[in-house]
Amino acid sequence: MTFNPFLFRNYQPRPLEIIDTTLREGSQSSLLHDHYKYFFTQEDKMEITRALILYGVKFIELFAPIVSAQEKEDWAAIKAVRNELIMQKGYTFLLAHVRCHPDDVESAIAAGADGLNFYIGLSDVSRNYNHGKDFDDIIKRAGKLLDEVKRNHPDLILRFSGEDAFRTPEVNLFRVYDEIAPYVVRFGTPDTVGVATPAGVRQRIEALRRRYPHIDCEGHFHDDRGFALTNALEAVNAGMRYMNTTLLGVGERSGITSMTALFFNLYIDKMYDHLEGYTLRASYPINVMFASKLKKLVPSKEPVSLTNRTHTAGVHQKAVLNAAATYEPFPLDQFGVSESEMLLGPLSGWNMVYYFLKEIKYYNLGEGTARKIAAVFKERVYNIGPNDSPTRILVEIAENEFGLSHLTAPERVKDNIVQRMDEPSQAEPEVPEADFARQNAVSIKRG
Ligand code: HCA
Ligand code: CU
Repeated sequence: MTFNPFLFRNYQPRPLEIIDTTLREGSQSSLLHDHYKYFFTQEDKMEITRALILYGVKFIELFAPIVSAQEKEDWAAIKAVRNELIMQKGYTFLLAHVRCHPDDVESAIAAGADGLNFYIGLSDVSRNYNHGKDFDDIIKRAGKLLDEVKRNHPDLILRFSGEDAFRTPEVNLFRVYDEIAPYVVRFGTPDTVGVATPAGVRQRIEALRRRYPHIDCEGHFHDDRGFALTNALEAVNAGMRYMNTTLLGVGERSGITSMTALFFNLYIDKMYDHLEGYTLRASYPINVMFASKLKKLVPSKEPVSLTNRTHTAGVHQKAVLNAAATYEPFPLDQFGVSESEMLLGPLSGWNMVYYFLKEIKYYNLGEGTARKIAAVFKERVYNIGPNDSPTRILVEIAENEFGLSHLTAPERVKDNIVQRMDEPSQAEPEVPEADFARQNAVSIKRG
């Protein structure tokens, strides 16, 4: 038998495997609705997939293709992106989120899914008000379906999740999981409504690992209490290998764990083995790319953001210019929070160009101009010389060909700052004028 490197059984999992669900859980985010966008376009999905794969993510969860004709088409486009990157980055597994229903399963297999993430609610509320099935019924249906799938498609990666696992008593969870265990390689334990605490998470994972030592655990933590990150960290510490995350933590209601927030914290906690295979320097660029899809800035609550480098109080500004460590405790450079890591290139969409020029370089421009500049930039950057940089080319086009100028702060505000920073007997720090104008706030950004 020849060795097939695209099979999961031939894959050696890393200490932490991110299962990105930006295109599934993240699509359920109300942020899309806030911007009258409602869904990601196929182009968005392809760009997000490409970025995730380049970042080092090996598992990407998508909706089952059955949810719509569009989703089915998008599967093909996403698969094409995955295939294009195999030579460069190895194989990435595409997983379909499926109900315990043969139609979902069939559609996923037909689309070429590498794995199926089965789910069904097991808590009392879920059983009584969501699907109305009792435990015997669930076990019978799910068991039969999984048994069939496993026999007919032995190479598919099968996972089973009891939705709302943290409002499901352990005894009920085990009753179902015991029956499903022969068929799956992973059990999910989703905190669907964000009720879990770190202590509860640890207890649950330890119980699962004791009872099912040969089955991996997968975490999925919602942020209703603001615990999504803490719970994920606790889970990783308790030995959970697979973690669901999204870019910027978007998802239903207040979302789930943000991928870059998790990596940032594992780095700070010196859990370096868990960072294996991920391009941490692409963290901020991937956040920027994704924020631009949502038509927003990287939120200030995201640890890997420029906001963590933005100092508003005069005293802070001065201290930071003397020694960054005063108010910048962590190595954000390692996570690409600097303009040199913006990874501009021929594949950058116009929104990346817009974000870079407006938010990083403080130029005064609108979306229309950004689109035009992006078109010129795309052509020009293909002929880039060895000693040139995409950033320089873009800035040159913006200034010389489109006459862009910087945003400036009102004189009144500038004076205030200078007064505060301009203490006698200290060398006066040089702060470019443009740095004072970030949405009328007074701030310095380093980078
Ligand atoms: C959903 C619920 C889910 C599923 C998670 C999982 C949750 O939107 O279908 O399949 O493990 O939070 O329980 O996202
Ligand atoms: Cu969820």
